[in-house]
Amino acid sequence: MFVEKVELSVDAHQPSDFPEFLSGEVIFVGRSNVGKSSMLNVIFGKKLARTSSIPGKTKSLIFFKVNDEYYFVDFPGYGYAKTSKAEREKFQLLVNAYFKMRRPSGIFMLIDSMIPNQRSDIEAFEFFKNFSDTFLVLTKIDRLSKSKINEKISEVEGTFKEAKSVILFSSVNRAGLLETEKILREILKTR
Ligand SMILES: Nc1nc2c(ncn2[C@@H]2O[C@H](COP(=O)(O)OP(=O)(O)OP(=O)(O)O)[C@@H](O)[C@H]2O)c(=O)[nH]1
Ligand SMILES: [Mg+2]
Repeated sequence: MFVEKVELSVDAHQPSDFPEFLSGEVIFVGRSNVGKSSMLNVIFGKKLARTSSIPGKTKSLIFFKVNDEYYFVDFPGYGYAKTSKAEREKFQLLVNAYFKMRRPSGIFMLIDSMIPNQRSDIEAFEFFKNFSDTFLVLTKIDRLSKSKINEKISEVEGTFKEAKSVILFSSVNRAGLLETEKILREILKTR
């Protein structure tokens, strides 16, 4: 287990809400409904991040303090057609301010294994990869056959060539948790 202690620290709706940087920080990004908050709950070993079957649940940057040393940040999802223009602009401002003010130790970018590559993911990857090592996480693999998973891996590796690695993840059966924890230890340089 990587996470020994975790608490919800700050629900940041504006840059002035961001907490002081600690010794490391990891962010979780991806389209709405891809499973960011669910993945965080698996890493935490408890249901702390709010999840929903309706896209657009997380609307702010939610900072979770882990082991009193790091922040893990749950980002709002992008790419959901029904998000209002005002909300999209607010998200963009928050994200731009975030990268002006801090450098994450690593980025986990989640991609839904059930849907074909999306333009919004390709654009997001081009953006995020500039700021830190970006690890791709294929989510919801519990819903796919082995052969479909392999097809998806090839598709993703062909498209996101600069990704650090591709993790196969399921919040339902916790597949991929150990690999995720190994990467967390590497990027946060602990134990
Ligand atoms: N089968 C399956 N369902 C999943 C998995 N991960 C998430 N889900 C479901 O997908 C839906 C969205 O999950 P969330 O974790 O809320 O997604 P999110 O990326 O945080 O979404 P936003 O906050 O809206 O950006 C929920 O209904 C989850 O139960 C998974 O690994 N397998
Ligand atoms: Mg969420």
